[in-house]
Amino acid sequence: MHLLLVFVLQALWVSWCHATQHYPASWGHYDVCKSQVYAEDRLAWHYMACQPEATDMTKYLRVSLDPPNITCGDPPEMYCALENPYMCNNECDAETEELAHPPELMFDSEGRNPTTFWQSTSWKKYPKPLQVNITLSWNKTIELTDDIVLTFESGRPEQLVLEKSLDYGRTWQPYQFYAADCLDAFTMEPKAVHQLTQSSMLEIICTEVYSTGYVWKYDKTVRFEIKDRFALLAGPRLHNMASLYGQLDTTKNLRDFFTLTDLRIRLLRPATGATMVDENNLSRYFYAISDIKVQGRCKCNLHANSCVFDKGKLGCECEHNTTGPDCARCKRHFQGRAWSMGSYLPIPKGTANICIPNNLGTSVRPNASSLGVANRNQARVCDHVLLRCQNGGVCHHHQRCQCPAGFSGILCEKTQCQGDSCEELQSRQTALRPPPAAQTLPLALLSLIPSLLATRGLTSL
Ligand SMILES: [Ca+2]
Repeated sequence: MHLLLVFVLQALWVSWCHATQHYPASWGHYDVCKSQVYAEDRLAWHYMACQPEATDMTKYLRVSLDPPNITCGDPPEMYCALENPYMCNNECDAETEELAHPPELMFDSEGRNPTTFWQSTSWKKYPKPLQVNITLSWNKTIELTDDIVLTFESGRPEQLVLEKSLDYGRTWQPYQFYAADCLDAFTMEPKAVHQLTQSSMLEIICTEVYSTGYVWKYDKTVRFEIKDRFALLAGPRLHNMASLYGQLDTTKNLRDFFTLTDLRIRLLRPATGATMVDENNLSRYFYAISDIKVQGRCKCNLHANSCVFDKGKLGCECEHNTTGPDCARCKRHFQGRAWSMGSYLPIPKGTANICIPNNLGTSVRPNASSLGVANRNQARVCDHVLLRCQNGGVCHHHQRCQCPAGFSGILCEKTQCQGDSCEELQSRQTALRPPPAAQTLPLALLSLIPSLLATRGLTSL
């Protein structure tokens, strides 16, 4: 029986204090969705932007190959070494465990000797191209947080395209082209990632850096460089994540660039190690991949700090009254205003942009309190169990939140600004989020944090 497997994308050891001690303040911590604060001697919820911790996403994918029968060993085949056509003692046999090279060996944990790898059939139909599509599907939107790394065990391909899908494999876009000769293979000028600038960081390039011939023994990896692109905004060693997060917040293209539901590795031409293919010994040419690394996190729109793998499917554990696999909509009865993703800003705690109850429109009429008495069935605006009043607001007769100084709004979700800071706040609000009325900016809350009691709504194994 397939047991419920829950993985907690929240690193418990990174407590708030620990994090502030060891990371630059600008890194930002989005590891809790809410915490309790004391305001005027009362406990209240303070909501924050939150996201799951980055993790090894290869544990949660489904892999498929096209053509499906491209894995070696059926029938058994002998292979020669690419660098030595007379060294032909590698046998692939799908029926024998020690000699089989199924796709799952691309994702097992390496570190053993010898390595384990998936291997294709050889290029026995040359000159017909030997092409394989390897598709990795998560059935969930995820965000990349580190480089994608492919490790090849028999020379890196001379031509390959990495593609991604944002719609579960219906449409595909290239991420990067790789070739020993970019002009020849894709009629693209070769470019390396370090040639990119802030303004060109989302450019799709063809690189020759990972396709060199005979040095394969020493360099087996092919990379899609996420961190180098992050560094264009966050600086070398990613010391200014605030800058990156700020850009992610305001630029949809940038967010989407690192977001995907599927990856496709299109192997177009294997390593040949020479200019000419040796037609008398085609057993030298094949693909073999020992490892694929994909680090990322579930995309939860900054409304969840954990993600669950249940019955083979990933899903965010949504907070802030949101729901759906990506927390991309408000829960039923919490559609009092339009859904909005959380915001990384202000650094480091961000803004939760919680969904609020439907009935607030009627509850805030001037005579609402008397209606509350007259009509006992009227829905509640707030209570002491759910503590819906934000920013230290206190619930009165289930009908209104009494807000502390500096806050207003039905749930005390609005920051009242004064003097110079008011203008600054308003201009930021306008610049960052088009419908400013629907946003919250609990800047002043940072002053309440000394009495912060972090609570972590986590599900454990
Ligand atoms: Ca392996």
